Amino acid sequence: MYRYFQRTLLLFSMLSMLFGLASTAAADSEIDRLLRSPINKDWVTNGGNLTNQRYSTLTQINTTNVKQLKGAWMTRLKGSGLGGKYSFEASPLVKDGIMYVITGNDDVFALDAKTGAILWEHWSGIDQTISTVCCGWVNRGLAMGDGLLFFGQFDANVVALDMKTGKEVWRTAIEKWQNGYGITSAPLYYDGMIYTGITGGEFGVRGRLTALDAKTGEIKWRWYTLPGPGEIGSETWPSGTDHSMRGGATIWNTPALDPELGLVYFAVGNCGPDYDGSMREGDNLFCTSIVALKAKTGEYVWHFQQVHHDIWDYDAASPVVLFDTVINGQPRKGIAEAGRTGWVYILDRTNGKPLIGIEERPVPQDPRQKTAKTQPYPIGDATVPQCADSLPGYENAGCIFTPFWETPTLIQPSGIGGTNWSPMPYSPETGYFYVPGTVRTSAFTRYGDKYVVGKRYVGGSQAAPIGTSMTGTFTAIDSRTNKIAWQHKTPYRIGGGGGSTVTAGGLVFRGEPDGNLLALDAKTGEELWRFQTGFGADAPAVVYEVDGEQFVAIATGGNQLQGSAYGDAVWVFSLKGQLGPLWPPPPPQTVAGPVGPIAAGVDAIKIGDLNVEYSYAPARIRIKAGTTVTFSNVGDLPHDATAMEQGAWGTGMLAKGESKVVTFSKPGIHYYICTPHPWMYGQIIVE
Ligand SMILES: [Cu+2]
Repeated sequence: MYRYFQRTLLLFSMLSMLFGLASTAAADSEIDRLLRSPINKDWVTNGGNLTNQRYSTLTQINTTNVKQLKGAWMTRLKGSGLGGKYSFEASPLVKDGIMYVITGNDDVFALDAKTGAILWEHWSGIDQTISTVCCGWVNRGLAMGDGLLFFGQFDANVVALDMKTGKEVWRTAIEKWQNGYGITSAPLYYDGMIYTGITGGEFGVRGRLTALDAKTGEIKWRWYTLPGPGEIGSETWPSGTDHSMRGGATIWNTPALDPELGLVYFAVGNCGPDYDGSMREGDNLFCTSIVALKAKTGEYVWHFQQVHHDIWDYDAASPVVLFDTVINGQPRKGIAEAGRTGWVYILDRTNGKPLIGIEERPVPQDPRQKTAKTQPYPIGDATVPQCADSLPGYENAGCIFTPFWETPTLIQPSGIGGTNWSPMPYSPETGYFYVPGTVRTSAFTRYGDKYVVGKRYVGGSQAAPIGTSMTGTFTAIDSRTNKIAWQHKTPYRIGGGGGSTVTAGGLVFRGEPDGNLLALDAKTGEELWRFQTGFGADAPAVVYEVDGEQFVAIATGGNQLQGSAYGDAVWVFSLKGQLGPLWPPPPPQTVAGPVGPIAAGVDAIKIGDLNVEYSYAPARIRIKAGTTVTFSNVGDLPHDATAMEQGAWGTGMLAKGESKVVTFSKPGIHYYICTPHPWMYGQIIVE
C-alpha cells in the first residue's frame, strides 16, 4: 500500500483526508500526517512511522553510489551513557534539520542534523543506585508531538521535554523502580496520546501498556498484560492463586498503530518466574504474545501467543511491524514480529489469525514444569538453529521447547534469541523482512525462587557453557512465504544489537558489534560498503534529509549484552562526507567464558571495577590450594560469584560496597558466573 502512496499523490492526499476524519481530535496534525506517511525527509518516531517498518523512501544514496559514502560528522555526547553498564540502542529522531537522541543514562541531546553541533542538552540526573536492572542501562528512544519530546526512564517515569529548549514540561510516574519496574522502550506518540511499555519481567512485576495524554501526562488508560480474576485470559492461570499478578509479561519495544482500523499493536515478553513454570499451570496469557487493543480506549481486540507457558525466557521483544501484502490475489493487512524462538510470526492484523500458517504441534513434556501440550510452529524457515549439540559434562541436550528441571539442559535458541530487542525492518520493494539473529546455546536449569517485592524472581538460570561459540545470522525472510530469501552468517550475536534499516535506494544499513556499519544490497544481500565507527555499532540506523542532502545516522555506544566496545558517539554519513573511519575497537567475544591474562597469586577480585559493570577483575587467577579469595562488589548493581558446578560454592548476592571471602582448598579449574548476569564469567585455577 505504501508504494501506491509514493506514486499517486492524489490517492495519498485523499487517504490522508480519510484518516484525518477518522481521528477527530488530532492534536499535532503535522506529526500525525508524518506518522501515517511513508518515511521521507524526517524520522519522527522510533520505527520511522506508525508501521515500525524502518523503510525510508529516500533514494539519493543507493546501490550505485553507496561506495562513496563517508562521515559527514561525528559528535561525542559529553560522556553521557559512556561505560560498561550502559547500552546505546536509540534511533535518533530528526525533524526540520534537528536531531534528537537519548542515551543509556536517559540524557537527551538536540543536535544540528547537518553539522552535529549540540543545540541543547537535558541531563536526567537519574538515581545511579537503581538496582532493579536486568540487562544493562538502556533507553531505546524518543517520541515527538505537540512540540514535546517524550521518553520513559529507568525509574519508570515518563517525561516530556520542550523540543525547543530541552526543559522538562511534565513527568508521570507509572510505577516505582523499587518494586522492580522500569522503562527501556521508546514510547509511541499518535493523535495526542503517548503509549508506553514497562519492563521488570525478571522482578515479578505486572506488565502493562499505559496510554497518557501527551499535553498533560495524565494517564488515560492502562491495559494489563496479566489478567485479574475473571478477566480475559484469567482461565490460563491456576484459579484461586495470584501468580498472574507477578507474572512479568512486560513490553520491551515501541507499539505500532493502524489509524484506519483504530488499533494499537505490541509484543509482550516472557512469563515470570522465567524458568520455573511449576506453580503457574496453564498457557499464561498474555506472556510472549502479540496483542491488539483499541487505540483510543485500550479495549482488548485480539491476541496471538507465540509460546504457551513460556519457561525459556522466549520474550517477544522485537517491535511488531505492520505491512500490506497480496496473498492469493487478495490484498491483506499484515503484522509480523521476529521472536526469540528464531521464527517470524506473520498474522492478519485485522483479527490476529496466521496469514501464512502456524501449526500447533505436540512437544516434549515435563509434568514438573506443567509444560503446554502443544506449541505454535510457523510454516516457513527459522533464522537460527533450533537444536543444541551435546557437550561433554552435560547429560541433556535438546531442541526448542525441550523442557528442563534441575539438571542443566542444553537448548538452542538460548533465551536471548533468535531475535531479541533488535528491530526487523520491512521493504515493500523486496517484500522481505530483515531479521537479526543470535546463535548461542544455553544450559537451562530450574531452581525455584521465593517472591519478594522488588527482588529478582526468575526461578532458574541459563548460561552459555564455557567454550561454546556465540555467533549470529542476518536473514532476508520473504513476507509472502516466510522462507529464507538469503542469509548471512555473522561473526557476532546480533539479535540484541546490530540494528538495521532499509531504503528505497535498495540498501539495508546494519551495524556490527565490532564497530562496523554495513550497507547491503536489499535484494541480494551483497555487501556494498562498510565503515569502522570506532565504537560498538549496535543501535538501528536512521535515514533523513536536510537541504536536499540525504544522511544516514547511527548511535554508536556499544551494548553490554553484546559485549561490544562502549562509547557516546553519533555518526552521520552522506555522499558529500569527508570523514574517514576510526581504529577498530576491541571486538566482542565469540566464545563463551572468561577472558584476559591469568593473574598469578592474586587473592582479591573486584566486581564491576573501572566502569565495567558486568565484569570480574581479574577474570582469571591462579592460586595455591588453601588460598582465601576476597570478592568485592565495587560496581553499581548487586552481583555475585557462583560456581558453574551447581552448589559447589558462591558468595551470595553482594550489594554495592559489600565483600565476601571464599577459601579454595581443592585443586582444579573452577569456573563461576554471576547469577543475575550469567554472561559474566570468571576462572580460578587452584594448584
Ligand atoms: Cu552481575
